[in-house]
Amino acid sequence: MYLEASLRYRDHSLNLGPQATDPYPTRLAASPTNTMLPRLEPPAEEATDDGPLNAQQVANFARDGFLYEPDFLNDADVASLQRELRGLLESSEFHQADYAVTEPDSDAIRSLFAVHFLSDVFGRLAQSPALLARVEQLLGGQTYVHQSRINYKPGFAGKGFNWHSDFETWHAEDGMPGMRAVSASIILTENHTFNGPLMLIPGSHQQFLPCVGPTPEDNYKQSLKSQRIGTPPEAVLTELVRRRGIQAPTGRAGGLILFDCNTLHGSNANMSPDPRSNIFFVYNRRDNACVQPFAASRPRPEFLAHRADGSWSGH
Ligand code: 6CS
Ligand code: FE
Repeated sequence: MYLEASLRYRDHSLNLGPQATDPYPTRLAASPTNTMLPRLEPPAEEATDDGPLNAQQVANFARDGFLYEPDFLNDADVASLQRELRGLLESSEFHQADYAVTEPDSDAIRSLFAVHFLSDVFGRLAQSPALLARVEQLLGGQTYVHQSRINYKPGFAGKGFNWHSDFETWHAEDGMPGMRAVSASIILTENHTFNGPLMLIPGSHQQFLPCVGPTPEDNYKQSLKSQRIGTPPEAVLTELVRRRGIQAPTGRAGGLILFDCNTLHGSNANMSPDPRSNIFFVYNRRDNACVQPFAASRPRPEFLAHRADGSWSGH
């Protein structure tokens, strides 16, 4: 239903009625009357009960918008991933590429995208049965990798990420129709209180927060360094934090945080000598493949929004 409406909405040649308006309007010219809009795809609505997550875990994900498994990978697997992490970071091959994003005030690598293409080890991890079984259980259907990245957040130099919903950006700038995507963040270096762990607002995935400010041309060249457009109003953030607070899962390398595409999250700068490096795979349901951007003049590069057919011409 929704995809058909969104396709009709994008094809302005059709005589579209009012029913084809975008249910997730954002990048508005002025503050909206309704600061919280209903979510059309209830979280884990189509979750199945034949996957690795038990009923309580699925219920917790639906309630909170995220789920933390502290011991998802064993020490041997972690050591292998950490070797690959160092290899990628030390390889000068990528440093001038558009998919390698530096910190706003230094040449330190902030994020490396498309890592499931750059590394066979991370490519196999993205397709691991353990990860796929979890996300496809939660989403209730087959998926493809919409985006992958390593956020390195080096000691002292790693800056933070402002509060945001990933779906708000992926809808506005990549054309993701509905909230049918889940991010899997695997902790590659210990996440502790002082090195900028991922922070999430429980329950914030339940409504869509329209953001004010039109999307600038090539916004990603700025937003991936420090996001300003597509961040919710502080009054709304305050209300959601007042309801259910903030949580920041911390723990050893090998932990897994699954979070819904619309769960508000962010992180502080790294104030410690210890890197906070996490790898993220974004799994989008195949029947939710991106169409045209809903609030941008043209789609972003493929390293930010891969095609459902698993190809990538960028490397
Ligand atoms: O724009 C994006 O796709 C990226 N930006 C953020 C802050 N999180 C999701 C994603 O990596
Ligand atoms: Fe994000």
